[in-house]
Amino acid sequence: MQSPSLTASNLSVRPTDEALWAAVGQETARQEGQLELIASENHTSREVMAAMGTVLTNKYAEGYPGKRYYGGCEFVDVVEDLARDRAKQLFGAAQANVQPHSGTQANIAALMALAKPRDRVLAMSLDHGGHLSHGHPKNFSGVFYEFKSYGVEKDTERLDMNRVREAALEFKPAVIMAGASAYSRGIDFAAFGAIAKEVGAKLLVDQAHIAGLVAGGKHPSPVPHADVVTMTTHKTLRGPRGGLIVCNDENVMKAINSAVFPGGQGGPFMHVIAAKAVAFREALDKSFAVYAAQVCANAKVLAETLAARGLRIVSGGTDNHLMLVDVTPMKLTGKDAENVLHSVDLTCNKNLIPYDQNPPSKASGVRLGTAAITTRGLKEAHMRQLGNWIADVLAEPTNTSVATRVRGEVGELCRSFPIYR
Ligand code: DSN
Repeated sequence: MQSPSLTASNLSVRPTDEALWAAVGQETARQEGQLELIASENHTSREVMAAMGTVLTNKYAEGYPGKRYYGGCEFVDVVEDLARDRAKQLFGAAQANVQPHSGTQANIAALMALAKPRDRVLAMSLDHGGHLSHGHPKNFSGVFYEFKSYGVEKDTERLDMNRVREAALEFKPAVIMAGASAYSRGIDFAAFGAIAKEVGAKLLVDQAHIAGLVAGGKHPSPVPHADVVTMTTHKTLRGPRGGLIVCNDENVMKAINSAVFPGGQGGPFMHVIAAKAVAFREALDKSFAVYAAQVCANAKVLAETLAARGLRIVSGGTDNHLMLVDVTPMKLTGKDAENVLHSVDLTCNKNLIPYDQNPPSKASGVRLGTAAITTRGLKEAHMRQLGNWIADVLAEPTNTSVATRVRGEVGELCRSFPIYR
């Protein structure tokens, strides 16, 4: 047998595919030279990336550890067991499935396990911060289930759990989904759990955005309240691109396992599962709680700085890693703001704000997140700088000397805080 240290990731490779590696080089330079404010992105460790570049990518392993449909799975079984055990420990759950290729595929499996096609599902409206896989008519969820949505209140721009309860009592869903992709406030999973019990529904929590904050102790865990918890592993959790499902009930996990394979997927990506195992180990380290706390502290200061400069923060602030910034006080659309910020090497995405008057292709806001910039080492003082840069360019979007100055200062900060030292 080869030395265990001899893996594809540490064999030296002489690249032959010039066009491909040129693009990878350019993307590396882009990430190093820009501040990544997309709330769903992060920068993984080198070890996470190394795990994805191993010979595990060569292996078919349909099934689960100890029960595979292919021979030669004895070592990938070890990898998947490590990933599952660490996921359970990290989220305090009795059961885990680490095979979903993405958050949406985790949600497909969870809905298949909890409901029958055409059953009713109550979930947060996409326009108010939900997610495509929570009932968009063109997504599998909206195609195969009957969805109704709840949203935030017009005055507070927050969820009101009494209104969610009223919607659940009226709609009588088989499943209630909680979780969001553009909601900056804490989510009361205990209240969701109580409502689900009262109306006889299952509770499915999609904690994709906040998984790292839950792991790091900065957001209460949904695990004690939900029948099933899905998530992605690449956002605040800072692992490889992929999905994860945890729950406490063995029978529910049996249904999930068969909904993942053969229900919605074939062979698991063993190289990605290895990288998930690495990320879970990193998140179990006490340094990850420090990271999660800094992510939230940075978001708060960034939101306060932007508000002080005349931008409107939806709901008045943030409790997590992200904020929605209403850019209409600057007489801009979200699309304009995204483009202006991109021109000074600040990467973000336009986003609908609740009760938006603009269509999604324009939107009235941008969504900003601090997970990636915190990974590269930025702290509160940098957030004040960043907030002022954002306000400077949005206040004068056509002023080229402002843009040149800000782009130069952003570049300097990026060089002082390299991602991969
Ligand atoms: N696309 C992700 C996000 O940006 O929030 C959700 O899947």
